[in-house]
Amino acid sequence: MVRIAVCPGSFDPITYGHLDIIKRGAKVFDIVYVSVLNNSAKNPLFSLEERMNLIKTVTKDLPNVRVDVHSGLLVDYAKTVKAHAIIRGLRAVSDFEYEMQITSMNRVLDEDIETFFIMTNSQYSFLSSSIVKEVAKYNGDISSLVPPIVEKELHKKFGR
Ligand code: COD
Repeated sequence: MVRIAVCPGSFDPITYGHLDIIKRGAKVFDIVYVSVLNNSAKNPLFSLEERMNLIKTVTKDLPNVRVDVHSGLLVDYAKTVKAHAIIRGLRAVSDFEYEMQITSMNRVLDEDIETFFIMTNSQYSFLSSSIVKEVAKYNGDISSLVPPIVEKELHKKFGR
């Protein structure tokens, strides 16, 4: 059996924290689909297409990682790629309530899909796309937080 997982997120933009989860997931599953989806609670800086292209660039050396976008429900996307699992990252206790809510909702929508949590590497436990955007906006140093191509695109977005 081929073990297929979806690693979903807003990825606005992808950070080293996301990349760490993707790489570790790719060691456990045969194929990992990184899927860029809309989180209706967030107002994205990058378009779905821009986010997908950045992820494609920074994961190009991971042979079992595929990158995609989807504008509907996560469980519907998972069915189309025949995934049995969802990979999510956990940074802190504060992530738990939200993750429990979406995991339970996804299970109501599709009882066959299982969610797996990968705990963050402690060096990225504070890291989020929002924090990166905030620092980039005021021209702070984000080189240790995101890959160079993402750093460049963020500076462009903020007019530099
Ligand atoms: N270390 C480890 N993990 C991290 C880090 C870090 N520093 N930063 C982020 N992560 C993890 C997050 O915990 C998450 O698991 C993943 O990386 C992606 O994070 P984000 O913030 O980019 O993505 P989210 O949380 O906004 O993604 C939410 C979805 C887009 C997946 C969700 O809204 C969704 O499924 N939308 C589609 C519609 C749907 O199906 N909704 C029903 C579910 S209720």
